[in-house]
Amino acid sequence: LKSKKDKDSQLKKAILSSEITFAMEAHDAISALISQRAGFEILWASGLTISTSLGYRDANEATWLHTAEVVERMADAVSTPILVDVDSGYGNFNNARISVKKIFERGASGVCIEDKEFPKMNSFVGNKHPLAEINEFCGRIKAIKDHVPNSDFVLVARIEALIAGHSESEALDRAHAYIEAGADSILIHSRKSNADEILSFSEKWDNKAPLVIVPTKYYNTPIEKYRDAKISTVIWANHNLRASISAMTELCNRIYRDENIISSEDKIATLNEVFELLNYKELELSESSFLDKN
Ligand code: SPV
Ligand code: MG
Repeated sequence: LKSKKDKDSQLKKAILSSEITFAMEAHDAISALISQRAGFEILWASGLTISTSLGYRDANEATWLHTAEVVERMADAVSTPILVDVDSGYGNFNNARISVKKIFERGASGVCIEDKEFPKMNSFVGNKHPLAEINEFCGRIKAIKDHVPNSDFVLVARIEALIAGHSESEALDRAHAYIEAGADSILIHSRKSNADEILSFSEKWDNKAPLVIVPTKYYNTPIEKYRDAKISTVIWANHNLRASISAMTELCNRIYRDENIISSEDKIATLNEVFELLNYKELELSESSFLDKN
């Protein structure tokens, strides 16, 4: 497994590069391992999917310690660096700096913090998304950077202005202020079904700092458009969770109906695959080195 330091600098390089990188959502160690095995260079520890998998709504019902626990299990399992969704920082500048420092220490290589009030609501739910005041949010960014002085630590500042129905110029003003305050990168979020407002923002932003996007709703846009726009990072934000919901639903319905597991056996991972993912072989080898056989 890679050292924390190597993971941190790998994430920093990927985020700062104008060559496009794809980040895959993970919400536990097994989804992190599967994403890594597929080849992804960044994992997105999603607030939506981590809270959902714990039975909480994406409205700050889970606490930052829940996030820290899950991120630690993920980070211990993989060599792939993790960008952690820390919502709006769990409160004011003080809550933000304390929680982010711990989450970084427990395995995150970077965090993404959004400019909303606490408690936040998922960006695709309802129309109540009050934004933080610009200066106050800059204070959260500065406090985090001051508290986590590590030069490889990545801070992505996420702009919710378009989600909250504000103008593009409001979004651009915020992006400038957040970079000035010390953010390394800007995530511009949208819930439109096409990428027009994202591409327009990106053109006006003109690469002042690397851009991160989350095309959950505008998934039809060809990736070439983002390459041309020099988007740094694309996050597939919730797809492992949604895939597991579909797969488990289908399986449960079939087994319940059939009252047997015969027709399910060839549709699910073998136990050997489970043992391979968790590297049981290593334990066997270690036993031959370390276990007293007398
Ligand atoms: C998440 O995955 O938790 C995100 C992205 O923050 S979104 O659900 O689009 O807000
Ligand atoms: Mg989130």
